[in-house]
Amino acid sequence: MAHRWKNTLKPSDVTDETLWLNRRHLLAGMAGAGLMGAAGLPQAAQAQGLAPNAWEDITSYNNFYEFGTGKDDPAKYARQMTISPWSIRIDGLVDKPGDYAIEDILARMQIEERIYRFRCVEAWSMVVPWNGFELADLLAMAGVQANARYVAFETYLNRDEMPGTRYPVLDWPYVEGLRLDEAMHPLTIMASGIYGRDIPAQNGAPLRLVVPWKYGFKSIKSVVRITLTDRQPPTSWNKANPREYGFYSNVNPQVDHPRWSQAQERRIGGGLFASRQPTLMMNGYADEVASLYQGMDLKAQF
Ligand SMILES: Nc1nc2c(c(=O)[nH]1)N[C@H]1C(S)=C(S)[C@@H](COP(=O)(O)O)O[C@H]1N2
Ligand SMILES: [Mo]
Repeated sequence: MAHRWKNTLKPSDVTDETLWLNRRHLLAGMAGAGLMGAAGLPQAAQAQGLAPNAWEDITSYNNFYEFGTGKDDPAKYARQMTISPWSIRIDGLVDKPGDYAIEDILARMQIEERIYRFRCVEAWSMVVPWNGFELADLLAMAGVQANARYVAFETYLNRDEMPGTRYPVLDWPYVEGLRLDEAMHPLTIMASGIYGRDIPAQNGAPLRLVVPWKYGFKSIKSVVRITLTDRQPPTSWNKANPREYGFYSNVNPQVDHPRWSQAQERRIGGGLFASRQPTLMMNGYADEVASLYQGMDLKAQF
């Protein structure tokens, strides 16, 4: 099950100390309730000086285009989304296809904290303390068949609740995809919480994908369907602009976006005078995931 991966985050200079201290109390209170993994990731992260972004940053500066393209639109409008009842259809090349109620999924998965760097293709970044479980465990529950090679994801769509879907910015519903080995990697999680609280609507309630070595748009929100397939699935940003957004979209400081450099990033919450920081290969997770792309030309298959 979980804990196949150990946190190895490096120091960051951005923090919100009040929140961090409050959070330590919050997490201490939850430890007995089984919300914390046995690996003790928060303590490990503290020892290494990692500072997550403030709750305020993480929940007020968002991309969730179904609610509009402004960074503050999701925080304003996503509360309109009906997140209960919620079920996820898991289908395609699985032994046990069906509609899985979110409560049943969460009851069967081991929730742990993962403090991950998060890097948007727009060249801003955060550090987010997610609560979630490994996607591999959910896929194992459904039983992946031998001929499956890719995983396709789809976001909830309700045009009455989602004002941004009136505009053809993207072809709705939002869809994403991973190769099966990427989906099964222990770094790949489904997040149901942030800072030990339920994940807010604007961040993709009640369950969203998090793939920390890829640009943020791969981390699809408010997932309602997961399909195992033998073909590379279409993905929203690739469909909208294939020249600018590839299927893989691994964070890579050496492969620039056609319209801007990816060599550096702006850490949200760093303040007005914060300098940009260098972007790390695969967002700092290359030791864990580079082997997945051995022999690939990362400039051609971006
Ligand atoms: N359904 C859906 N998922 C989405 C998006 C979106 O517009 N719709 N935006 C993506 C982009 S571009 C980013 S950077 C992240 C932002 O996640 P956050 O708001 O939790 O930081 O969500 C990704 N997932
Ligand atoms: Mo993004």
